[in-house]
Amino acid sequence: MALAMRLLLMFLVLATLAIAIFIAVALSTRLPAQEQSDVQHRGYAIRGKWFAAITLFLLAGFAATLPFFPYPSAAAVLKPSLRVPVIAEQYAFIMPSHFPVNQRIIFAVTSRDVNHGFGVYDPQGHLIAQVQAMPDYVNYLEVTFRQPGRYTIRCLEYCGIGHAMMEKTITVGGSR
Ligand SMILES: [Cu+2]
Repeated sequence: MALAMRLLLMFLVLATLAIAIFIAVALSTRLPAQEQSDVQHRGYAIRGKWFAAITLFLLAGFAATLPFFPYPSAAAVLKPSLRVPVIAEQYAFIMPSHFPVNQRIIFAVTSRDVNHGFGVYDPQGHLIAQVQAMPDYVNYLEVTFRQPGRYTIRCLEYCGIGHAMMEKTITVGGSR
């Protein structure tokens, strides 16, 4: 079944269930009227139990789903970030060629001559981050490499006759 159909079906089931619960609650309140003070104590006791039950349910749900939160692993966040200077020049990147996996890296990017680009491509060839490399100016680019492998740095700013060849391969993770 297509995802859209499954979502629609799930919505219809949940909506029907919610409406049924509303109707059940509405019907259950159709009792003969009672003097408030007679039922007040009982009502407060029921309310207290419901409050405790719902609080426990929500806390349990929160605890059970905590590992699935889309935040990076705590270990990666707690590691100090690595500051890496990058100098671009016609037609090369002067920078280290090996990086750790799952550590915040802050590239401090500048240029020795003209404007260049600093584009980071993952092992599948997708551009994951980029910044300008400018003379007399430092641009900062934060990258956390999530998977080990060979990444490629490419210049993304036409900088002269050798621009198309201006790239550097870096490795992430594994041994040096
Ligand atoms: Cu270039």
